[in-house]
Parts: sequence; C-alpha cells; structure tokens
Amino acid sequence: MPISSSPDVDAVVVGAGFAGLRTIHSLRGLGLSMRVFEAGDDVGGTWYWNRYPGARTDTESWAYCFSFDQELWEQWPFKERFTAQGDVLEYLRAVADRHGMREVIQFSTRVVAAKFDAEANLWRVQTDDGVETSCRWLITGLGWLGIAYKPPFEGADQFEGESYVTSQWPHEPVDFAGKKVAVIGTGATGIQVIQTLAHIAGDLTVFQRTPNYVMPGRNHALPDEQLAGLHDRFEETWEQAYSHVFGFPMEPANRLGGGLSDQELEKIFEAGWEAGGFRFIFQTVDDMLVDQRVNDAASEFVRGKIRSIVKDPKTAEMLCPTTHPIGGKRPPLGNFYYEAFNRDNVHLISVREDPIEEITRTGIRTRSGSHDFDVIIYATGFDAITGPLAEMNVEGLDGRTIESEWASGGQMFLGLSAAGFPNMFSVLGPQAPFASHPPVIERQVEFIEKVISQALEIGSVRVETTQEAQQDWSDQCDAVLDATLLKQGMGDRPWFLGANVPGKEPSALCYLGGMGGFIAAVDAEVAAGFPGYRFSKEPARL
Ligand code: NA7
Repeated sequence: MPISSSPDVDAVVVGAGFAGLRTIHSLRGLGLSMRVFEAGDDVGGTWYWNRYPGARTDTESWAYCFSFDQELWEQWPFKERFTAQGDVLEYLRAVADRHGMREVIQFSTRVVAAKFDAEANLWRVQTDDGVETSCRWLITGLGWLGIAYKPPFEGADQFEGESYVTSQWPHEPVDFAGKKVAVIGTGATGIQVIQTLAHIAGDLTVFQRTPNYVMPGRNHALPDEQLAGLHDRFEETWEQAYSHVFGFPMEPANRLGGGLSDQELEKIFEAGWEAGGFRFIFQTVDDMLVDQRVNDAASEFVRGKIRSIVKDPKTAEMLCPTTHPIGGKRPPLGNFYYEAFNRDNVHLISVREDPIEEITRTGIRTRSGSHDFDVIIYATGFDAITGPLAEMNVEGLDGRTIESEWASGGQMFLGLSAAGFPNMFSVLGPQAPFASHPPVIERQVEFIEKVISQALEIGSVRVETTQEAQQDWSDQCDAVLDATLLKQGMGDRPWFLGANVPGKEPSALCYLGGMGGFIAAVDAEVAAGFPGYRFSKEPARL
C-alpha cells in the first residue's frame, strides 16, 4: 500500500451548524476539496433541531453570529436582544447561501462510522446511505448538545397523549390551546418552554428536580436607531466578545466583590439584575464564581428576588435554589419565568419531594398521586459534549475508539484534537472553552486551519496530537475548575461536568479558563511551531 493513496476528497466535515459552516469557509481558503454530511435537511445544527416553543439564544444577538463576514454583520437586521431560534436559522441560511456553501453539503445524511486507515493515512467515513468516502482530514462540528437524554421513566411508551422531546421537536406547529400540559425539566430549555406555554396552554404543570438561578433576560426588540448604532460597532463588539471570559459582548466589571461591603454588593447586584442577561454574573463583580462570600451573597440576592416575585410563599421556596452556588449549574435566562408561577393555570411539583414513579396511559403518577395530561414535554437535557462524537463510531489507531477512550471523561488537546486519532479535529470537542459558542468555534476553526496549513506546507500526511499535550491541557482544565466554586454544584448534576446522565463519569469536560486563556494557548501553540502535534510524512510504526 502506498503511504498516502489519494482520498476521494481532501476533507469530510460532519455537521452544517455554526461549526460546519465556519469550517467550510476555512477549508475553502486553503483550497481543499470537501464533502459535508448533515443529518438534517437544512443547515443550522443545534438550531435546526431545537425548535421548541420559546427557543432563543442566551448570548446577545450581535455576538451570536460570525465575525468572519463583516459585511453581512453590518447589514444583518438583528431583531431582538436575544435571537429567537427561527431567526438564528435564518441567519445561518443566509450565510450558507451567500457563500455558496450548500453545493458541498449533502443533507439528510448521517455519518454512522469513521475509521482511520493507518496505512493510507486516510479516514474512511461511512454514511447511512451506504456510501464510504475517504478523506485526509476529518473535521467534526457536532456541537455539544446533539444527543438528547431522556430518563427511562417506567411506562413512558404507554402514554396515549402527545409527547415531545424538546430537541426533537416537530416541524409542524403544535397546538397547545386549552390543553393540559406537563413539562419535565427546568434547565435552560425547560425554562424557555415553561414561560412560553404558560400563556398558551390551558393548564401547565412543571416537574422540577433542581431549582435554578434564573436570570432575567430582559429581551426586547431592537429599534432601528439602536440597530444603526450597533452596526457601527463591529470592531468593538468582537473585541469585547473575544476578550470576555465567556465570549459575551460586554466589558468585564473591573472590580472584585471580595473587598466590598454587603450593602455595596447589594446595590451592584440590583443594577446587574436590572441590566438583564448574564450581566448579573459578569458585569457586577469579576469574582462571583471564585469567591465564596460573594457567591453566597449573589445567590441569596437571587433567592430574595424569587421570593419577591412569586406570590405564593410555598411555591417561591420550591423555586429557590439552595443546594448549589450560582454557576454550579448553567444558569438559564428567563423572560418573566418566575412571574409565570403567579398564574392560576401554572402548577409546580418538586420531584425531589414527590418523585415521578411512572408514566401512565393518561399522564404521570408521582409518589403522592396521579396527574392526567394531554401532552408531556421532556426538557430533560443531553448526553452533552462527549455524546455526539462517542455515538459516531470513530476508530483511530490500534482499534482505539472515541467511545472507549472517553469512558471516564472526554479529553482533547485545546478541545479539538485527540491522541490516537490522527488527522481528525473536533470543533467544540470536550475541553473546549465553556463560553458562548460562535466565538469559540471561530477561534478553534482558525487554529485547525493553521495546523492543516502547516501540514500542507511541509508535505505531512499524518498529524497527530501527542498524549503529553492532551494530558497537559486536561490537567489545566482540572486546575481551573478546582480554582472555581463550580464543583460545588456536582451533586446537582451539571451537564458541563458530565454529571447529568446516570452512569456517565463526571470530569472537567470543558475549559473554564475563558476565551482569553484559550486564545493565549492556541497563539502560543502556533508561535512555538505546534509542539503539541507530531507531523509525519510516513506512517508511524504501529
Ligand atoms: P439541562 O440543563 O441538562 O436540564 C435538564 C433538566 O431535566 C434538569 O432540570 C434536570 O433536573 C431534569 N431532569 C433530568 N432527568 C430527570 C429526571 N429523571 N427526573 C426529573 N427531572 C429530570 O438541559 P437543557 O436542555 O435545559 O439545557 C442544556 C443546555 O442547552 C443549556 O445549559 C444551554 O447551554 C443550552 P436536574 O437539574 O438534573 O435535577
């Protein structure tokens, strides 16, 4: 066998969401041929599948898009502070059309396996249409939230009403008017569904296991004057997003809460609460996620707000998080979420006190009794971060599979390269920065472009990250996590630490060192000539 037989295409890209589209742009810049496989029948990825009522971004719209196309950004009619799902999709469609990306995308095609051919230094990618495609470079853009987690409730199949999983929502409109609806789950998704359906359903019962710190989003339409002012601030917006710890278009607080009095903190928190969105966490003080006293004060502040908004004191107490600090679970953004519980048609059941025992033919039976419903909605989350790639049957060197490598926690150098899986890059792999996804995606893809470019320049047909580089990055992920208060939320099963799916081993599945730490790390890797990678012109000895 030649060491480098010709592949069908230079690159296969999996997924046509934010990551896939951004990758197409970069690979084209390198002059590579490619085929992109997308399971959906349109672009959008996570935003294609998660079309449940109320779905919208939690990052301000003007930074929940790409920075690589300045002209489009300066023309794009951002409609609201936080973009609704359909509008995110419209934006991604516009990107795909404007850049002629659809011609390389094969829709309605799922990758079912990928195997590295170590003799030919190629990936062989199998799709569900029975075709095999070989490529030098395999780039996955699967997102963190592609595999739904649905708890195996006893009797779930016998329910005779309608049931929906939020991330597998039908394309046709669902009519909730006058219906008795149950929502299981109160993460970022459940909150958006609940606050929306409260005004539509006849009766809505929320099954909550862990209450969250729901920040008020304070979403609003963007009037023309504001939009015009925004469009003048391309450089400033992206400078903010790329230097902000979580990739948000906002300045940091530039002050620490640790040295402030309780009264001073209260005043600052009040302003942050009014500002809306994640500004309560990131524009009030810069140490909320690392200083216990500050975090305790912030958590108590939010509980105070819940008690002041929710009229029924018993319901208010049920909605108050007490078992994890702010940030210990990913805080959702609400828009009049707590207010929804003041409506007569909205009811709350705490499944900690009253567990779900069975889904019946007519509804849900908890320990205390039966509740009949017309519709059950599962907003129960995802096998996040590692799930999508582990499910793709990826086999690297020596028969090593991603699924088995990640059995006790996913590791990837810079959140994109796994040792033993040459010529493969995963945009938003495990241990990518925990930050707003579009800026992370853009910086990761730019880095991948540089690695491939280096390989092309020196004629390398195999590029593999080293075990040492992967371990070192993983150690950094552990160290940063340990420096925060976030592990205190572990008992409440945060998905970003892999703790939400029974049987999944919790670990530092993301890098919490912020965009700045990540950008510094990739810049250093490039400047040093890619010490974290082995570039070989011949196959390594197996
Ligand atoms: P999350 O944040 O994982 O939320 C899932 C919710 O489902 C959460 O409230 C869970 O309670 C609940 N859940 C899971 N299993 C059960 C069982 N067995 N019984 C009752 N309730 C259960 O997923 P989301 O889709 O809301 O959000 C994921 C991300 O998408 C989000 O953070 C954004 O980045 C976008 P628990 O909290 O585990 O007690």
